[in-house]
Amino acid sequence: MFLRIDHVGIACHDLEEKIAFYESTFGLTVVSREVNEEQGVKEAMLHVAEGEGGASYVQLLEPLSPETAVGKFLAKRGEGVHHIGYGVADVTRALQEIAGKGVRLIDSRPRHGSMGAAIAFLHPKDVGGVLTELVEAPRRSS
Ligand code: CMX
Ligand code: CO
Repeated sequence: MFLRIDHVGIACHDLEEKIAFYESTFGLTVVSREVNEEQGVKEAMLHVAEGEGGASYVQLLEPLSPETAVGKFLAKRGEGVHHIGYGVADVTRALQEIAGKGVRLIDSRPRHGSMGAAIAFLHPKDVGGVLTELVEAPRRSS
């Protein structure tokens, strides 16, 4: 079902500071910066590698307010790994298949994610404590 690890989402207090750290320490490059009001985040995607199934990234996340998903996570657990995003070919189909196995969905239909992707989250309580995101990258226009 999964094509690759699309990204690892990392919660932080100060996006610009963490971008500078990842650039200077690991030599990663920012390929996209967005504010996603629906998800309550200001975020950046840093390119890690190209694989057969597509690219993989680190997604740095700063909450837009303390009441958001990432804001609550930071208050409870502090900075660190927040979620894993897996690449899928068809997020709607993957959601149906996963729901059929009894895993609770946070999103029953796809939402807008970084760089034009369609995304949906699965509940961490049904995935062994791991917040899990499905990511369908947009089709490349030719
Ligand atoms: N990973 C693992 N467990 C998590 C978690 C995370 N990132 N965030 C919350 N939880 C756990 C909490 O620890 C808590 O467990 P306990 O009851 O054992 O303490 C439980 O889930 C409920 O947490 P909460 O603080 O009460 O928060 P909510 O239930 O309000 O929200 C969740 C939790 C997962 C439903 C919410 O964070 C969510 O909807 N997330 C999906 C959207 C999102 O994270 N968007 C930001 C990223 C956007 C992007 O990637 O593009
Ligand atoms: Co993500």
